[in-house]
Amino acid sequence: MASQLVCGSYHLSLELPLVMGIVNVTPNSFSDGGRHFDAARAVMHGRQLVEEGADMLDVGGESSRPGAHSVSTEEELRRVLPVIEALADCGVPLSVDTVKPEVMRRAVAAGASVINDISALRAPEALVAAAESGAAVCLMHMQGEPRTMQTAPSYGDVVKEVRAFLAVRVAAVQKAGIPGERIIVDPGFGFGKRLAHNLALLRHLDTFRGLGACVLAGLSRKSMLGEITGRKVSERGTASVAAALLAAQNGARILRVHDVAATKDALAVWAAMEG
Ligand code: PT1
Repeated sequence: MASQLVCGSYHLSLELPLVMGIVNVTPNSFSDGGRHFDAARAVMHGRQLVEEGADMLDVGGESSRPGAHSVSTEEELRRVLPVIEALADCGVPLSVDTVKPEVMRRAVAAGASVINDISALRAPEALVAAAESGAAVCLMHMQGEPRTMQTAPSYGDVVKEVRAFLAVRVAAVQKAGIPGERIIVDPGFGFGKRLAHNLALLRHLDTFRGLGACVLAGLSRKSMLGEITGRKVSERGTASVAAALLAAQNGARILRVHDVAATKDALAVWAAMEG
């Protein structure tokens, strides 16, 4: 694994785990303020997460929760571009959470320096778009697609299969000209996986460090934590912090979370113990 992550003009040390704060830009059905209101709310939220200590922000305009439907390129651009433009000066690198090459290109032009793709740049043109952009990339494993991925997840050896998939994608990305210090890998917790699969991946997270890229873990508020604790999404904060800490202990160097302040505190305790 590289000792730093290079994204845009930022060189982030990977000695301690980094916290990536989640900024969702999806329409709020409970307000009638419209697009500008939704964008302004997302920008305020992003600035709040930077104040809480986020090392980077992940801006996404298309939900990938189980059962979610995809949105058009035009709609996704309308959602994320104003937010990325407004947050470009926020002091930390911006990631764009998208599977669409056009959104990747436009987001990087607007100020994003990480492309976070839950389909690991498998869309036609995505590899070229990412390589030409100069951004860092996050390659995530997913079985199926969000709308149907939790219908019948199935593996022989989940850890081996996810590792083999990521190794192939890392090789493809390197062949396209993206160096190891710009590559992040992610086993994709909750993406076409049952609880036992997710727990095996968490337990063996350190095996992904051998891929020549840094490891990202996204466990925040996910249904696996609901299955373990019996709690609904709004009550999964404590379980999320515990899961993030375990991921860090097992080798994750980027933690994708909603609750930045709490996660930073937990990591500070761990870092103090490590000395
Ligand atoms: C993730 C991730 C992501 N997760 C990366 N990007 C989401 N790199 C969006 C559930 O089981 O882990 N890594 N972008 C959110 N997706 C989900 C998936 C949300 C599953 C919830 C669940 O509840």
